Amino acid sequence: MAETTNTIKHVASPLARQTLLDGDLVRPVAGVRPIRLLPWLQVVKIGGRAIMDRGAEAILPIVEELRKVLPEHRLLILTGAGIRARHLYGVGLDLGLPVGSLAPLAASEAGQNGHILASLLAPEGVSYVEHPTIASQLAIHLAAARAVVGSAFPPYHHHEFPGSRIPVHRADTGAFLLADALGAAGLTIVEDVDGVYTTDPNGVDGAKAELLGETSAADLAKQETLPFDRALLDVMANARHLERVQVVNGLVPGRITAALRGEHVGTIVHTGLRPL
Ligand code: GWN
Ligand code: ATP
Repeated sequence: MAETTNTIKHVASPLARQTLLDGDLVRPVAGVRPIRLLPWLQVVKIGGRAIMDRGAEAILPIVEELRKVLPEHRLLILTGAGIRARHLYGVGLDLGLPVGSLAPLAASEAGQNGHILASLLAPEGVSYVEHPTIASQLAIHLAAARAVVGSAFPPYHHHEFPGSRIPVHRADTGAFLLADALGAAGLTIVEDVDGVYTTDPNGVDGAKAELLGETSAADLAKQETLPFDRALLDVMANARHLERVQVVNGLVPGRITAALRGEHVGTIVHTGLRPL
């Protein structure tokens, strides 16, 4: 009896007797590439400000386009936060709220936009799924429907990094983290511009802006302005599955469809993924 107890106590694990802080010791166990959980999944991030804030004029053609691609792809559609989050940041910062309080408040707008999009796609069997459902029941939902909609904002809440007063991990970062963690086939970021330019095409130097057909997260790190969260560059540098993302203009009919088919219709941004 005593011997059995002893055997149970000695749980075999290659990491049992060592610190997790020494990279050299951990690497033989943790250095392998993770499996792809949903290798057939296409993730599409819809801009909050760039698309959803424009209302019916921008949203309805995209709903129609997404509806038409459903027979071809299984989609996780993730929405960003727009004008209401910006108003929230303004009021919250004025009141001195910490970044960890602002993050979930802004995130809730991303969720609202998701609910709006899901309502319009409901006739196709598409529903809004909550963060906990994305975390643990996405496969069953995507077995029942061709697509689901969720919030692109990552649920950092009070865990948001304190470096900036505005949350650094917003919708673009959240969409990439999820797509990469799931081992998805691709991530398409839907904006209101044709892709990533050398400078903001709507900014003061807009006339000088040149569209980049193909670039990398490392090269974009040198650029002052971006059409997505800067934190996305750091996350892309450490990608485990996604070798690239494509940034496309959702206001031009057909671009999302083409991107999902693997065509080059926007800016392809290469991540830092290297073979292990
Ligand atoms: O509320 O629209 O999920 O999917 O970051 O947390 O602030 O929550 O704090 O499952 O857990 O507002 O209530 O809200 O957008 O995030 O959700 O309707 O705990 O389905 O309850 O991780 O949706 O919401 O805002 O995404 O991004 O109840 Mo909402 Mo968001 Mo719903 Mo979700 Mo947060 Mo939950 Mo959550 Mo909170
Ligand atoms: P969210 O979902 O977080 O609301 P979004 O996807 O709606 O974000 P914006 O934050 O509005 O996107 O970013 C898109 C805008 O970024 C473009 O309309 C453009 O004016 C601006 N922008 C800034 N720098 C660049 C750049 N280098 N290339 C392209 N667009 C840029």
